[in-house]
Amino acid sequence: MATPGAVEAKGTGGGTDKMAALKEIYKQLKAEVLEDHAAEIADHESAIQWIDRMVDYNVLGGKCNRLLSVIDTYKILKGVDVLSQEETFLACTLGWCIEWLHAHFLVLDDIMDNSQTRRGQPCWFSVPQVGLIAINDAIILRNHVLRILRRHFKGKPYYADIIDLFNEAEFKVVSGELLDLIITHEGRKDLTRYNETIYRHIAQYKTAYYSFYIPVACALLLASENIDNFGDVKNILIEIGIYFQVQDDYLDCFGDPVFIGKIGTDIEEYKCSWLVVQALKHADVNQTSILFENYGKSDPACVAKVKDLYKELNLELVFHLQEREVDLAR
Ligand code: DMA
Ligand code: MG
Ligand code: MG
Ligand code: MG
Repeated sequence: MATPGAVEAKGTGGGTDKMAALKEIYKQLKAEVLEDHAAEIADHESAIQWIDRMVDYNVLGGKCNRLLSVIDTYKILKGVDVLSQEETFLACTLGWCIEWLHAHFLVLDDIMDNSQTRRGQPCWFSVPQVGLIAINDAIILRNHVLRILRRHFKGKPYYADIIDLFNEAEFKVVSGELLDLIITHEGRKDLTRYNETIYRHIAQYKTAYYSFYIPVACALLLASENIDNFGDVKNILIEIGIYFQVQDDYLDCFGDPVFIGKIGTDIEEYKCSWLVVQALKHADVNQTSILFENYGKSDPACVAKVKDLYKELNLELVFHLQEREVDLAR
């Protein structure tokens, strides 16, 4: 299975022609939201330029997994290799809405995680002159999703369901991000609270639901299906999403920043990462005390000790065995 983030820094997956076509739809959607802004603040050309640059900076440059998933799922549901122009446009538009929502989450996540780079460039909040304006920018990105949906889907029988789906996705992610963040609180730092059950909760809420279920649910709605009839599909996608987060955590520590486009901060930030949960599970008393002493500290010497311990515990092998297990179970 391909590792997540593997092409994050290198741009989108899929064929060049396909991506060029998707990019054309992106340009149209961006032009339309910029028109909406211009209708309100046309006199402020610099603000429109800011939004233009901010959207390109944050929505583009990823793998576009979520977007591609909407299109591929819709094709499978319809049983065709090629969608009509209208179907392609609607599927791509929903796909881009998920990419936009993803950008909204990433801008905020990078601030909260003290991250430095994303997709091979500085995180948006650390770009000179941006700083905490990034918070408002993230809210703007979320608003764009609603405007795109209104412009292209209002009047469709499934419009309300789509809005509901995006609202539900946001609710799930903010709940997951909250768990992810407060478990690291100073004063509550206690590794004994980290275990596989909590890990799965966090991963399911912050990542799996919006990254894996929402794209497929969008395709189901496009195909006029009732998504309530697809509970098993949802459960499987959530499992895949949790596994995706396991990969993300693994790469945070062992991935090459040039390749994954970001520098990991999970050890420094005391995250309930898959690696620390596994380390706690496999460590002896001495190793456990090394973890307790060094985890969650920004001192590079402490980070190095944690990484050395992960290597000593052979977590790379544990990861690859689990990866194989998931592959075989598919
Ligand atoms: C990602 O968790 C969750 C959201 C909602 C973006 P993370 O902080 O591990 O992601 P990343 O490693 O990409 O910063
Ligand atoms: Mg993060
Ligand atoms: Mg995070
Ligand atoms: Mg991560």
